[in-house]
Amino acid sequence: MTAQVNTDRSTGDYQALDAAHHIHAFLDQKALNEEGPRVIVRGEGLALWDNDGKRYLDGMSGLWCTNLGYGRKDLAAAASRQLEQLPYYNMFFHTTHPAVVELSELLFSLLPSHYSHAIYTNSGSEANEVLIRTVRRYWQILGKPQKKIMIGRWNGYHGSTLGATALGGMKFMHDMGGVIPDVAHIDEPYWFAHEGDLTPAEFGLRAARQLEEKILELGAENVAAFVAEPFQGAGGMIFPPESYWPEIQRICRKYDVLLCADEVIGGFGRTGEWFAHQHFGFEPDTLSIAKGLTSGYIPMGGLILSKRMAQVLVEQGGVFAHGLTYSGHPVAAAVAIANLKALRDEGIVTQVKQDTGPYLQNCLREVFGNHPLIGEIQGTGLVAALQFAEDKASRKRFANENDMAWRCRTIGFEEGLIIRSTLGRMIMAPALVAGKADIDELVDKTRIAVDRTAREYGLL
Ligand code: PXG
Repeated sequence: MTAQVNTDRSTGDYQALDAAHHIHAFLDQKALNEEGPRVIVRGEGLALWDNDGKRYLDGMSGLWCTNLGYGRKDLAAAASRQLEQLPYYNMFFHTTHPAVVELSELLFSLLPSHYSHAIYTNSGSEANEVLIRTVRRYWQILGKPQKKIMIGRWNGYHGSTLGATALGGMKFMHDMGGVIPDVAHIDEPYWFAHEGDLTPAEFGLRAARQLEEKILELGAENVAAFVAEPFQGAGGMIFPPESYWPEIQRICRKYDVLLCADEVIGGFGRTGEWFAHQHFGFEPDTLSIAKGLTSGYIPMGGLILSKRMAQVLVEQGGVFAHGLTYSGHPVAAAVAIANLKALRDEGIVTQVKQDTGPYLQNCLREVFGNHPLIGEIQGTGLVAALQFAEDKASRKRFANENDMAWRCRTIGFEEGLIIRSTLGRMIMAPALVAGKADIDELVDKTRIAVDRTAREYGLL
């Protein structure tokens, strides 16, 4: 008999048991217990259903990860086949297995040719933990052990484990014991929020030059790497001006500082390119990956290394005292292979670039370009943010933008739409398989939610 998770209890039962035993992520657990979480039981394409049969359009791909949408039988079959053939083996005892070998072959056929090696993990946080150790090890091998400071950005997000929290720039996470030595931060390139009157191009250069100032302050001989998301995801889907990344790259090269891109959200087609750094036109030394690698069907992440770094680690490094029980897990690798083949062979990434991405971006600009609540629309491919603002021309923001955005998100749920709010921004990142009808529904329901919010605040 096949054992299955029961879905026959009442919502109240699920909520009571959940409250009794489970601590959720990034929430006031006491408040959640009083409210009761939504109980999601099923997904298909972009749609989710809760235990009471209510349907939601998932405008966030789960948590930026279900790039292929829900309900893919091919991914389920790949997992099932691998579970039967070889459910587990490790990478410690001088072994490998076909699933991880095939995954690497496929991954490096999709990546730009200057990358050659991967260290596999189970999540994005772990990818960034591995990043910190790998970067420090790299400089150690090259005889520069003092080069160990990692520079991240305020409001950046790199995960929830200790090193990843410290590398990120979420102050409230730092304040809860989330700091380690030898990490520094510079500001994020958030043009709309800057108080001067620089053009985006001027502001992008100024924001990038903070990196140069920070390197000079710390001493280039002490700085190992600069780590950043190509566009900030959890921090509010903030797109840097075009001038930003080329200048960051120039500075990293000038001071021999490694350039590390966190592609956990941007990777695997989100922007219409396979990786977000390709959209922005720069060449990182490392890429942290997770989420879209398996479309979230099973946990897997990794750190991708350039040939230059991999050569040092492999040829000169000897033993790297590092490893995870589940590195390159065969079932995760099998799912990743099925996922990447689908993204490639069904032309999904190309479709995002040429068709559905521009369609979403145009629809948003048509609907919200002159909306009294919206000051800026950012995005490319199937990721976008709407910035709430009191006055678009002067970039004056609402004092209570946070509450407004949270309210808009709550109305979204009432309307059967899942979008996210961060500070004064509404964020969407639908599955990459979204067709035009899905995008119409997404934009339409977002308009209803934003209009209802505007009405409640007396702005429409
Ligand atoms: N890097 C980036 C850029 C991320 O967005 C991580 C690393 C960590 O990955 P794991 O797999 O360890 O969670 C992430 C995760 C949000 C939100 O509110 C985003 C993430 C996680 C939780 C919430 O947008 N991204």
